[in-house]
Amino acid sequence: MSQRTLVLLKPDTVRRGLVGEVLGRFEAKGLRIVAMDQRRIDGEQADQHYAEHVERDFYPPLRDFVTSGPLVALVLEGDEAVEVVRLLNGATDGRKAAPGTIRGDFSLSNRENLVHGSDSPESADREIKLWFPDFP
Ligand code: 3AN
Repeated sequence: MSQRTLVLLKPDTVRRGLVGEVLGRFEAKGLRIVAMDQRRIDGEQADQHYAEHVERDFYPPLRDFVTSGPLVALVLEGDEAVEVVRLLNGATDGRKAAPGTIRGDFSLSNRENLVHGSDSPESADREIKLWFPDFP
């Protein structure tokens, strides 16, 4: 069943020149890019995106990180897109993520882990509305 999911290529991906590499993996898998925008976000938008994490100890440095430079927000569409993107992304901690995944191949960090993918279809709906309010 075709699904949509919200993906972020976080500021480390942009800074390291890995946008093409990471986007290429999603495209090669067969997912379609249906919206895409490079932008900087402020702390308020970070808090809305990470609403479930704002009270956690790890959140303040994560907030500084995601607001530290431009990122690329995109909506990907395809069969079981939510789960497929999370499999391609790999485990949250890049040090433990399996080789062959985006984080496993390019990240050595729990925070600077290159990508975000919605964790459920319900989160995807919420996040797509937050990042692309005019998207149909
Ligand atoms: P994922 O992005 O794999 O769904 P979540 O939703 O559990 O992971 O966490 C959201 C983000 O918070 C992660 N992408 C990561 O950047 C950061 N994060 C999660 N757990 C930690 C942690 N223990 N230490 C530092 N950052 C963390």
